[in-house]
Amino acid sequence: MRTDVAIIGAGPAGLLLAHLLAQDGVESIVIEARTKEYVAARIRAGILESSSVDLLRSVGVGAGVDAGGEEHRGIYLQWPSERHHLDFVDLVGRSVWVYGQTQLQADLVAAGEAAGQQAYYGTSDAALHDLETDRPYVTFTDSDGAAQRVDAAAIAGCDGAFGPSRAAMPADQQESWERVYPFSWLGILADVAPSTDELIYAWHPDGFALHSMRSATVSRLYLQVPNGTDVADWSDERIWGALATRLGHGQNGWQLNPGPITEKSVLPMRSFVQSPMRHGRLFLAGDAAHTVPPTGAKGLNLAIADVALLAPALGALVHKNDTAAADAYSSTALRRVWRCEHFSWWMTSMLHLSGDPFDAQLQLSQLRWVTSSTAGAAGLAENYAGLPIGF
Ligand code: RFL
Ligand code: PHB
Repeated sequence: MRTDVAIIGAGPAGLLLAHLLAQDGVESIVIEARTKEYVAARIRAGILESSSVDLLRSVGVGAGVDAGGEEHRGIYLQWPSERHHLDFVDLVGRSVWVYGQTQLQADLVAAGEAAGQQAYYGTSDAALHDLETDRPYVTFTDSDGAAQRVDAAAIAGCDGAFGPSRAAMPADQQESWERVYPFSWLGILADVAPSTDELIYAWHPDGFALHSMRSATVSRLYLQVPNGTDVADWSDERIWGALATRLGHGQNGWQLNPGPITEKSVLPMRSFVQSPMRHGRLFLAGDAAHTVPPTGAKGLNLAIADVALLAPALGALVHKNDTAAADAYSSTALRRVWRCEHFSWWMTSMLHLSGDPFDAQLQLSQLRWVTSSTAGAAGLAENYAGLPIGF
């Protein structure tokens, strides 16, 4: 097969890139290892920045967010006996949207199907070739076991942290940075109305907790747990008990309503950046190039921001052989990536129990400052609600 851009990975980065390219008259073929059903069922991020929502709307895939998303003005930050609301709209004039990655994924699949986007699901053995030429290609085995080859003008590596694209970058021309955290998140999805109107980020001596949501009837909550935690050790009762304590059930009349848990999983926390995000005709986007811990809700938004930059760069490369934007892609994208890396690390460091009592006092001091100083609150708000795409 021959196309303009071979896209490896049908997560939000890969599917949104295919959509943006198609709008610009650039053809692509998407190659995904998992089945369509598996990809559709994955439960991941839940918050969209306003610039992500603006972009989705401007390219015709915002109807789902408008119909099923919930606009939030800000978040609550709390520690024992104190809860403070940060109003991002008042502070920086921007809001965020609660809209599950699962829903966004479904919107992007539907848009691709309506547009006749070529996509292969359930593939194996994807491998990248001839990246240093202007005729790179991808080989893979399709779901029927047949060997396939896609020749393209460029390859977009949108295959997450463990895909073949990052691995295809030559180690001697790359730099990477990593931080592994000494804790994980135990996440649950529950069929119960959220006990809060906006997200609650809670510092607690037992560890961090987060009350998020997916809809008026589905709550998403997280607990800081030690690395290596086995979900089997956390009964539903133990989970709701820990959430009640850490989120402050009973304080100032606030109640946490428990309900049936429909999903439980443990997520390790990591920061990672690979640079540059390009080698020859291979361009990395989203988790293929970087990972953030989820505390700042940045992973999905960064993937969207990457492909918003990459699509016009590939369009100019493929249609006009104009390399300027493609050459600038990595350094432009990495500016925003490092801003989000810092913010995610900072939120993580401010809210998670490290076990060191000095750290705990610094965290509480930081929380008091962020919730009582307009300058402190505006800094958090500007980063959380998201800097403009292209920052
Ligand atoms: P994705 O969504 O991981 O998509 C990559 C796609 O590439 C496919 N793939 C391959 N395809 C072909 N051949 C191969 N050899 C392949 N290897 C992999 C994968 O199957 C997949 O479909 O990356 P993308 O598009 O860059 O999007 C990024 C976001 O998905 C990610 O940043 C966030 O979901 C991160 N994240 C979370 N972020 C938050 O802000 N809040 C969260 O609560 C949150 N929860 C999560 C998360 C990431 C998780 N992962 C990656 C382990 C929970 C999980 C479990
Ligand atoms: C989520 O709803 O899954 C979520 C929300 C905010 C975060 C992380 C995860 O910071």
